[in-house]
Amino acid sequence: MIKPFDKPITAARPALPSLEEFTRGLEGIWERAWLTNNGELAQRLRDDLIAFCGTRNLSLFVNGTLALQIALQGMGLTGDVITTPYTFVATTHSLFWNKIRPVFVDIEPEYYSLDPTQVEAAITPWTSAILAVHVYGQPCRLKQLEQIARKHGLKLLYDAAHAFGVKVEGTPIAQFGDLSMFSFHATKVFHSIEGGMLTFQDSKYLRLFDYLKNFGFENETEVVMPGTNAKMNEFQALMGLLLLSHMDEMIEKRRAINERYRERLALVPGIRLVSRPLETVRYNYAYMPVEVDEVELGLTRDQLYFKLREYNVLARRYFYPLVPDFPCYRGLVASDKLPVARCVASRILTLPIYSDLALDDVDRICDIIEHIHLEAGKGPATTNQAQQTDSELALRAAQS
Ligand code: T4K
Repeated sequence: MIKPFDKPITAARPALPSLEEFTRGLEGIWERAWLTNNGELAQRLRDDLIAFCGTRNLSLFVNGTLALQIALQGMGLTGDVITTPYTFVATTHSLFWNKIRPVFVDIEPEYYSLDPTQVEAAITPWTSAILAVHVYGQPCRLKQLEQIARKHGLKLLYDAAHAFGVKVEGTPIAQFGDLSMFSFHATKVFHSIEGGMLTFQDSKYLRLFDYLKNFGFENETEVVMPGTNAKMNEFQALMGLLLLSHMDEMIEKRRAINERYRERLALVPGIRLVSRPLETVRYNYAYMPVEVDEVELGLTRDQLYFKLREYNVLARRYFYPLVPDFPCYRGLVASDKLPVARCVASRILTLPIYSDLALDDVDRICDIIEHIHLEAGKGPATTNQAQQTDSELALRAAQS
């Protein structure tokens, strides 16, 4: 019998700088008595992020959702936007808040991002843009989406909420598409408590986004457009500045955790590991998704999820239910029945991963999963054949 963890092991847990460092930063904020509205620390964080992302076209926000809403508004997008059903609901909400109609198309089964073939098939005269998501930080099919967007004169936006720190062929992911949105929420690889960032190709948006996030103020007496309030404050910027200097270290710890899970879970039948990142990708190990094959594991995904809770392992089902299945989006257009997204959403489980998670704890989580499987009466652990089942999965999904 394996003992439950004494304290909950959550799916995510914020990285934190030392309390001394943070307190020193707070003292500076106290001295300046400048708490928000483009303060010194927000400006410094922006400069550091410009160096990190390799683009000066970069704007900071109070969170990722407002950043995306402002991006869509600032770019003047209307009509339909082709997007993914397999995401956090904020992606879709941002379209809805701009009175844009989301058109859902299916995902590819390997990394769960928009399937470019489906995207192209769904384009109509009303389509103004593609909004794709780098799910779990794995880059979308960048080249294909770029080609489709160019061919049809569409804007290409990425919800890169999960993808901070990712590079493709040495280029920061922030430089792809017309625009990318990053979330700096506490649960992300890099965070500023809450926070968000837009990076974009066209420098004309710099000024526009500044207006939109600050009530449309030009100066004390002039308002040039109806803006909102979405500014990053100094406490957020302080957290961001302190964590940014530890990015490589934090990603390396996550890589080691991911590797340990891979080694251990490869031995558990019914746990399918997501494909490794491509060689050209510097991945950030933002999440630890696995797919559950209920026949091989002897339990459904939900049974495993609840069993793990008994051991104080609080895995999450990101992203289940699918966005189009939420009551507020049920009436919306989808290109088809979204078989792949539906299949993945019914099998997905994201296991705990954060930079301070000890490898011993990862081992224990894997012991628990193995134990749960054995208890379910499916015999001893053997090599996991479910690892190479991408095409099987797609086929099965298409048939369902
Ligand atoms: N687009 C995508 C694709 C996104 O994933 C997100 C956000 C957005 C857009 C919007 O970006 P933001 O506006 O958030 O910047 C969490 C996060 O709140 C959310 O940022 C994130 N995606 C989403 C995937 O996860 P919840 O409601 O599941 O969070 P919660 O409170 O259940 O926490 C998740 C886990 O983290 C729990 O196991 C507890 C742990 N936790 C959480 C917090 C807040 C901690 O240990 N400490 C903490 O301070 O949404």
